[in-house]
Amino acid sequence: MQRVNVNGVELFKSAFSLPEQTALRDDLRAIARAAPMFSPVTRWGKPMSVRMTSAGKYGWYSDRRGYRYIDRHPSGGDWPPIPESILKIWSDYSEADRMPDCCLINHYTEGAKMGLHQDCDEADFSWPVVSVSLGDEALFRVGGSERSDPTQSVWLASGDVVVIGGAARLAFHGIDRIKFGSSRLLEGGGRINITLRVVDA
Ligand code: MD3
Ligand code: FE
Repeated sequence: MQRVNVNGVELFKSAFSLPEQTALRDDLRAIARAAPMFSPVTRWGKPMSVRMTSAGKYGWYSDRRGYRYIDRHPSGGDWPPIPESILKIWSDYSEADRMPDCCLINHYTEGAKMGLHQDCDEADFSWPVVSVSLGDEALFRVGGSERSDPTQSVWLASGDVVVIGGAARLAFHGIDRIKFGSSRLLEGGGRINITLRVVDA
């Protein structure tokens, strides 16, 4: 495993073997069966190109009223629990002494991207965020705490872990594009990213 620092964000390349990635993929598939993926609508009324669902106490949601965490799937059902396999990743990488409230699952198909943004819908930015990438490679961009700060770009591959803490927690970041079809982990191609977050104070 190779460790790289990108503007204060810690990237662990190839943290997971192919069998481990396959098992995680299957755990995420089970979550998406219980809590189907949907396309959140931005506050400007435009559906995002990334499809999402969540597990845990809260799921991330957006519509014309804004970005927020909600305690039920938009269809009304409970969010499924975060699987043990994923809680173990948090324990192994976060160095935090509490468990996450949300496992957000982002699904990128051909052409999907995520514009430069800050993650600031959580109550306490002193908790880190831990992310795992699966499937197709993605061009990840990370800057500083001001939108105008210079950015660095790096490709995220299947099995990579990103840990965001300290000053980098409020860094602007986004996904410029994916290399569609670069991995065979997901049937039909595409990319899945999970982010583990503490939401409550
Ligand atoms: C850097 N997801 O869901 S994960 C998001 O690949 C999100 O789907 C991206 O940004 C994705 O909000 C990037 C890595 C990540 C997550 C949170 C961060 C990087 C971050 C917070 C601050 C700085
Ligand atoms: Fe983000």
